[in-house]
Amino acid sequence: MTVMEQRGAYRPSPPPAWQPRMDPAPLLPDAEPYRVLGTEAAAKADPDLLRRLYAELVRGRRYNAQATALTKQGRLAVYPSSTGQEACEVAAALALQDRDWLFPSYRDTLAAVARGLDPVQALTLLRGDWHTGYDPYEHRVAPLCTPLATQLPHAVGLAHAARLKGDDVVALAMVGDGGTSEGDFHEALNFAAVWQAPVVFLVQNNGFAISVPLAKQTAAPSLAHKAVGYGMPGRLVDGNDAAAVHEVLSDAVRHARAGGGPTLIEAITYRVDAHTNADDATRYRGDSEVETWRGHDPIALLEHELTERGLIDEAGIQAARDAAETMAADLRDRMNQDPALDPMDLFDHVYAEPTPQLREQRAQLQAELHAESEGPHR
Ligand SMILES: Cc1ncc(C[n+]2csc(CCOP(=O)(O)OP(=O)(O)O)c2C)c(N)n1
Ligand SMILES: [Mg+2]
Repeated sequence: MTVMEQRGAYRPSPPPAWQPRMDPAPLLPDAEPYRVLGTEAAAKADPDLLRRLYAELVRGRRYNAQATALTKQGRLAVYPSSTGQEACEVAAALALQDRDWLFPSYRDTLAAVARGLDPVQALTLLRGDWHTGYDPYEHRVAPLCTPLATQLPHAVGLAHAARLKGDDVVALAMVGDGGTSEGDFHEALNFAAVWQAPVVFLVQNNGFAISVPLAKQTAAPSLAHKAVGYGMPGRLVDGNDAAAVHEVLSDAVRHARAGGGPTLIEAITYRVDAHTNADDATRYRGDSEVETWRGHDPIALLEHELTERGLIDEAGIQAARDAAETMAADLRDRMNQDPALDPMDLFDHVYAEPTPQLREQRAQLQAELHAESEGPHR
């Protein structure tokens, strides 16, 4: 019988009672980004941690400056600087245990270095050498990821697999504000929440996706609010306050480790430099905006707190700067050495079994290199 024929007999009734699957209120981010430095919460922060964060920030700023200089000297093909974002980079590395995994984007070289990666190896890809340039298993740092947001589902997969195997592993995945518009962001967050995978998503909202400002990227109240749609907590933090980022990330890591599932953290920060050395930021933003952010600088903020509370003196500040100079000099020296490269390496590790096309190209290159070594044709 069709619905039309049933018409007379049909008695509308209310649908089964509906209830939200959970109270969304606890998932909502705070109205203001969380801050520690310059607030009462700072008194509770561990002085040793603050000093460690400071030393790493100073080293990180110097690393950014040195890597940028290397692009101008032709030693690096490209460098996406994290100047101004060092608090997020350093806190991400320090919030993890050795057994955890970091999933960085192309902007997060510093996080990888703060986690222990060799500063030169971390730049291999950006110098144009082949593949990742480091062993991801050594420090549990996944390859620096250039395709936006693709590192997020990888992090979820690894974390979920670890949980199934009973391994105590948390994955921390980093992504930019622009990356949150990618399908991979949605898929990763959805799977993470459904599986309650031990993952922490750190969005560095640095204001821009190359030249596209956040206002053209999203109409959401904040990127942290997106968490609610997936059923995980969203947190907002001042991304230039290293103590606050470290605390929020550490809380989320602990929560994930205890089986509480994923968290989405939006760190409000600012990309002080251009997108990369290949970009001219003056074409899409004014100097006054950059200057405003320089007044809320992650290093100055922490240095001020440490000095005010007598936790560091001039000698301590100088020691951090000296250590950063030593690192920069070593980076410079090693990056100025020509790497010994074999062009044939290009074909290794592409597939487990090379395709016929790759075999053909390999033979062609080999023949060309051989002809070259025989000297110029007469
Ligand atoms: C899938 C994909 N699409 C486009 C690009 C080109 N691209 C490189 S960086 C970038 C902007 C990303 O901005 P955001 O996620 O905010 O990160 P930020 O560079 O600010 O750290 C774009 C569109 C890319 N790398 N991958
Ligand atoms: Mg951005």
